[in-house]
Amino acid sequence: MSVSYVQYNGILFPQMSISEDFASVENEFQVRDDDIFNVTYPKSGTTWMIDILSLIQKNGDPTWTKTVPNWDRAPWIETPGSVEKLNLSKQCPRLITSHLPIHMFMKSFEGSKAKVIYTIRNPKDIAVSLYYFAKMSAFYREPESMDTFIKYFLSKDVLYGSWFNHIKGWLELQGKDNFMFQTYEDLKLDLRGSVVKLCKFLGKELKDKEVDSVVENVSFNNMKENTMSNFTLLPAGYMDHEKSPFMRKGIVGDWKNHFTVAQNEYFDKIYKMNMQDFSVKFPWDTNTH
Ligand code: PPS
Repeated sequence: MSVSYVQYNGILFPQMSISEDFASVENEFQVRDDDIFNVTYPKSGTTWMIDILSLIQKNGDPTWTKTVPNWDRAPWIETPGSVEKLNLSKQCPRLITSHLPIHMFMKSFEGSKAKVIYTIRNPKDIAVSLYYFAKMSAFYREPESMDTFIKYFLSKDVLYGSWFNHIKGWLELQGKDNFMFQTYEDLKLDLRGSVVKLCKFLGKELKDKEVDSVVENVSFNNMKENTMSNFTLLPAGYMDHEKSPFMRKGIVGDWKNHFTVAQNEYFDKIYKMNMQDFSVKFPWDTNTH
């Protein structure tokens, strides 16, 4: 089956997961001051953060995460139908997900007090996760091999644009009161500590037992079993979990099981070229991640 991509503002998107009237998303959607945005480059921990934020909003009560699919709890704003869904939403605050690069984000976000949590992951692990996602989902063209996929991932033709531009653009908001960045690696290293920091950022005071419940319900195994989080409720045409489950491994450093020495050297070369003048350092820059 042929998979179509479309281009907006020089960035390619899967046609199936971008609103046909994208200009109105960008220009007309009204951001509210109490909105909470979960922003990521694909495969960085988006769905993990949806469940963390959902549970924090409900003080650790898992009823919502166990009865409502993640795309209804925190719709991806750029996907077809999300604007209508969010405009009708009585939820307060609204949780809104997005993979958009900052230059394509809604105009009404500027100057608002809406909060953004931007989750970042080692791009080598993103490339591996995305490789399997491209095989199992109808949004991406089937990758030929890991070798060609790594080159594609590091090229300008990659869906949602370059990882380097995405993270650099969003991290320009660092220092603003309504912006927080979180790494996938820190979620893995200290989930409880990360949840406590997120609560503080969101102005939510949870009791110890409520934080424990958030942590328990967002463990990889619990989310893998939860049909509201693992995408098995999507119609079969969208994802084929027989090829690869959406909740695949959920680990740090899986790239080491996939990259050859030459692929790793190539990745490092491009990474260095793009990041040498960038002052923010990540867990994978300083240790064996
Ligand atoms: S998407 O399609 O962009 O929304 O995907 P995204 O949710 O950003 O990324 C999917 C990867 O996140 C992993 N994941 C988790 N890891 C650890 N713990 C929990 N709870 C968790 N939930 C999702 C998921 O397994 C994908 O990573 P890989 O490396 O493929 O396993």
